[in-house]
Amino acid sequence: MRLPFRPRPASLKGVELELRSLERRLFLKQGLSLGALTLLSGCKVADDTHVTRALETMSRWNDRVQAALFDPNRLAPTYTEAEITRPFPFNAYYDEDEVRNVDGATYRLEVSGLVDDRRSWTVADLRALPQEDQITRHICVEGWSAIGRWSGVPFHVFLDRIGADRRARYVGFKCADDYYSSIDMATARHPQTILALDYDGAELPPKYGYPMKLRVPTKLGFKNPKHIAALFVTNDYPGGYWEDQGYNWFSGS
Ligand SMILES: Nc1nc2c(c(=O)[nH]1)N[C@H]1C(S)=C(S)[C@@H](COP(=O)(O)O)O[C@H]1N2
Ligand SMILES: [Mo]
Repeated sequence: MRLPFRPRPASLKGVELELRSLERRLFLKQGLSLGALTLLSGCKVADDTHVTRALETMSRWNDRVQAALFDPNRLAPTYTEAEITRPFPFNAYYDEDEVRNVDGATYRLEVSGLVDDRRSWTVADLRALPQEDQITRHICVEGWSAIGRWSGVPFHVFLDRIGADRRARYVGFKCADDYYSSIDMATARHPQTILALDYDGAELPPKYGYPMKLRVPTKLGFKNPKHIAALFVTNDYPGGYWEDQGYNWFSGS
């Protein structure tokens, strides 16, 4: 696990205790140490349901450690205009010729869950909110990273407008292409998390998620849903397209 943020001592203690108790439980139940589990994760034995379940437990534990270490005020690095990667890569679970063409004129962002105001939003409504511009690095688990420039509504501003419950655990997203994902509330409220409407000074093109994507520079690329059609605030774990196939849910970058 890479730790991009300096751990806060107060939470580190809790993390150590949690690690020890998890290790003890795994050892008693499966006769496995965490070290053995880590080795097993790379090989076929991982198909065995017990090991798979143990690894899932470890991934969920990893979520909790990452959440504990996440510093809501620590900013992801930003870059200069000259450092932007051109052309910026396209990626999705399908090829570029299958990119969804969302109609901006009829588009409505649906809002539901633990919020005061469930009315839906047009692109113009979103553009009328304060906008923020940033140049940050996008890191994909497939092994590439690229620097890009996105602008849009700071997500904490949007969450306050809809009266989202700050104590809720998750914000979930459903996309126009059936992709879905979810993030923790602390990351949702992070100052650099934005509902991006523009890429490099112009309207987001379809391939980058028209009419709106979530840009989260503190998380891996797959936690940046494009073409968001609906979002909801909830305490029930919403999972995600890649998350439900075994990718670690928190996935900080
Ligand atoms: N709706 C939707 N969002 C998505 C994906 C997708 O397939 N569909 N792929 C994710 C992954 S794995 C990556 S790396 C980024 C790619 O974004 P880009 O095309 O702007 O580079 O989008 C993320 N968001
Ligand atoms: Mo990705």
